[in-house]
Amino acid sequence: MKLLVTGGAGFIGSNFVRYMLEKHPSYKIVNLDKLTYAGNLENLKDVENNPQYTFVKGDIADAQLIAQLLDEHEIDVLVNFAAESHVDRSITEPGIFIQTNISGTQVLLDAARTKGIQKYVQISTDEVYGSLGETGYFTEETPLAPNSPYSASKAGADLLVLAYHETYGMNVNITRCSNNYGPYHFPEKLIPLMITNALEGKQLPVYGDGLNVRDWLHVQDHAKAIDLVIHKGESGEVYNIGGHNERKNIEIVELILERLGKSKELIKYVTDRLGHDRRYAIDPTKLTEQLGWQPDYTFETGIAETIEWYLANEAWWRSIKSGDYMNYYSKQYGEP
Ligand code: NAD
Ligand code: TDX
Repeated sequence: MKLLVTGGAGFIGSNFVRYMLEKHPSYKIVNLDKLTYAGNLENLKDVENNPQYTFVKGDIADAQLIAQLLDEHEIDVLVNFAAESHVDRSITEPGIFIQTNISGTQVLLDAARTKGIQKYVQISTDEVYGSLGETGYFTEETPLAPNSPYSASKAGADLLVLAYHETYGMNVNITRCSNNYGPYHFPEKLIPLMITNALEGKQLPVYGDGLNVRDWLHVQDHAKAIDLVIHKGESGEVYNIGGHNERKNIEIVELILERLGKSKELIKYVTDRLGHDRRYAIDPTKLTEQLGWQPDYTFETGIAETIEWYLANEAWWRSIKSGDYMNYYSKQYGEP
């Protein structure tokens, strides 16, 4: 099989590329990535010389380039991870989210349709369903009700994918996963931000009352689910991905501090995120029953391994946390 993976230099994409090269050594993988602030070739340093792997720098919204790649590499399946992915950045700068997440997806869909590739897989998110109250779960039938510019852009992309299936009969799947964590996670997101700030002895900024709930899944288990969807997903179907691991943000922050032997005094409650979704929780029954997926990680083993990874890869995160990141950080949190 020949795969075009877009956004493969980011957090989940790079873990997915590594997973697929190991799991399916005969597959060829082309990784197209624009290398925005979130894209980092260091994430795939260990596979860069693998003859089955090719990296191409470029934009998913570049129709000519996409058409050329599909032809040149005789692509069978396109898996689209490329996106602007950070909710806080979408609140301050929504424009690029519309451009990449919606227009970019449409360009990919059009190229996939014109070239008649076998399958298109859109990597989406549980955030398209909006926010839950204290109880209940997101199923694939939950109506879309996105609340942030980020989630609205992802929902828009999902609707385009489904429209291309209905209109042109394209073989598509959409996956909607809960919050991922694991190695190579960019330190603007909760878990890597808290680990690295604690290691630097900086304050840990917790939004609002810290009681918002996220449903955490190890990135490797996400990759495993996408692999199943590529091979076994039914045309036109959406699959939710999640491992029933709901945690309040403050519990995560306290757990990280405890594991690192750092004081809770580093916690700083800060102004809440605008439009902050209260709770996400995924019902993965369709994926477990129809495709036979089960996660390998428990949160306890996954978070312990992740903390170890950040301890062992200080050079990786320290180089990200310098330069442009410092401007972002002081704008977002009002301190250096
Ligand atoms: P990320 O921000 O770490 O990586 C995004 C990648 O896309 C980067 O390498 C970036 O350079 C690339 N990119 C951005 N714009 C591009 C463009 N126009 N053309 C080509 N490449 C471009 O994001 P992530 O956390 O790895 O998320 C990957 C995908 O998974 C996204 O679509 C996101 O919506 C989805 N998702 C993320 C999570 C999560 O918890 N992180 C959960 C569910 C779904
Ligand atoms: O400094 C912080 N303080 C804080 O309290 C940050 C960065 C976050 N938070 C809170 C906000 C959320 O309730 O932690 C929770 C998780 O925040 P993020 O890591 O920004 O993730 P979230 O907004 O839940 O979105 C993530 O999961 C779904 C990904 O970034 C999305 O790409 C994915 O679609």
